[in-house]
Amino acid sequence: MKTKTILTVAMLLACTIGPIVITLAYESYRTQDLTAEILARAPERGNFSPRVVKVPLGQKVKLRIRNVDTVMHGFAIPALEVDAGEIKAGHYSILEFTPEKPGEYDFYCTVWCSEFHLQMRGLLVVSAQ
Ligand SMILES: [Cu+2]
Repeated sequence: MKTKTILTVAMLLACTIGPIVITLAYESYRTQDLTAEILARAPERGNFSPRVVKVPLGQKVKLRIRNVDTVMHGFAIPALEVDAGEIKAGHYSILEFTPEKPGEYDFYCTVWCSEFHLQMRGLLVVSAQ
């Protein structure tokens, strides 16, 4: 009887905590080589987050733009010729590039997403770190 109780508790813990631990470990594995992740929402729902992203000069940058909104968004850094195109709601896009000049570069949404669309922007800061 006591062994069954211990086994039941162990199985219950494995079934509840196990998936959480596996999900966190997988997410950590998936994001290990990302320079940054930028969440995209229309300005009235939070805008890009973070709005300022610092990246190293002369090194490969890997950005994941994640649309966590209910409408389509876009992402571009025109001065660096980086463009993710359209990103559907709930989807993400991975961008890889190597910034060769230090400076501050505007990034913004390229899809008309709300009446505040023009405010959906941020800054990529490239500097020797
Ligand atoms: Cu937009």
